[in-house]
Amino acid sequence: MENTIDKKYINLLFAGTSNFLKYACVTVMSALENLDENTSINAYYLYADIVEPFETTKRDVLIEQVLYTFKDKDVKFEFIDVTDKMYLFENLNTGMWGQEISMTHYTYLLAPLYINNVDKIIYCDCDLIVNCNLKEIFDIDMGDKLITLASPSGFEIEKETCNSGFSVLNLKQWHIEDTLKDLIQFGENLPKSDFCDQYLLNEYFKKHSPDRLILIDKTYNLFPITYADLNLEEIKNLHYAGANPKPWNDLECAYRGSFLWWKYARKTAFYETFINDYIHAHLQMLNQNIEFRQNAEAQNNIYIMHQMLKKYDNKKYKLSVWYRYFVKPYKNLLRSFIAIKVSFFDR
Ligand SMILES: [Mn+2]
Repeated sequence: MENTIDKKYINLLFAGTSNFLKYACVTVMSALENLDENTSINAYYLYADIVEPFETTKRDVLIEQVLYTFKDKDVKFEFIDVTDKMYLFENLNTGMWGQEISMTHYTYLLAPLYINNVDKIIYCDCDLIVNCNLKEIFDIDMGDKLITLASPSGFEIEKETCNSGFSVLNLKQWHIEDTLKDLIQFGENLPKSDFCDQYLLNEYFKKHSPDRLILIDKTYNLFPITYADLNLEEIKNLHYAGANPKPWNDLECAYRGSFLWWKYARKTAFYETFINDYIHAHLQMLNQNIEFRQNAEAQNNIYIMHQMLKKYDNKKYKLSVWYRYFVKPYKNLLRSFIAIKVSFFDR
């Protein structure tokens, strides 16, 4: 018998360099697993590789892996090259990361220029895991409001700052009013700030046009280690930003919520890639340590420090040096290999 229930779709927006596609894939998996069975996802990934060039063939492999991950799951994915319009952000705040990386932070704001057939879309950072049914927030009536932001969480440099890693954009209204143009003009006159798109959205929507903003519950965008007083189930979206180490760098899941990220990562075609990346990063660390040990000047500094510390607690100090330079890198590598072995049984 035919399924009489119409399938519904929510729209998700991601953006960044091509290299971050694999992380967006994990976020989509988390969103999908928390939806009801009659709802699926249209995902859009806007990419611009202005920080460093990315080989087309390499990108095609990533795209293939994303599509493979969702091939039986009714998720649609569009990959859109937005490099041509990145110049629009040239005169906005460049922050502490330098021109290109800073400009990349604004990439998702190009959505209204490239996505025309969609009224509403949820933007998610690629370092966020969905832990709720997103249909609820997708279905809210936005009227003529332009955006939702989760009420104060964020980096808390200022208590009232909304983090920009999760928002619902009323694209239909952005099209009607050409909001992006207003936003960029407004941004070009802002004083210097390190927080690129986040500063812009807060200044524009929270201070300049608060009547166009819907503030939603802070649990839609929370840093798991900052909110230890909340149960994980109470956090609708876990955002591994700020002081939260990126879960892909935390294979041992020592930090809060990392295991949830790995739970979804394991279900994508990138699982081995993530473990390989982790091993690679640790091998690099190991090499740096070897180089460091062969560097005479660095050795001399260590010797001086060593002589100084000898007076205090020689044994403890020696042990800590040994641990840091000889034991820890090997321990972490061993852990990675164990993880790979486990992954074979897991699948
Ligand atoms: Mn983030």
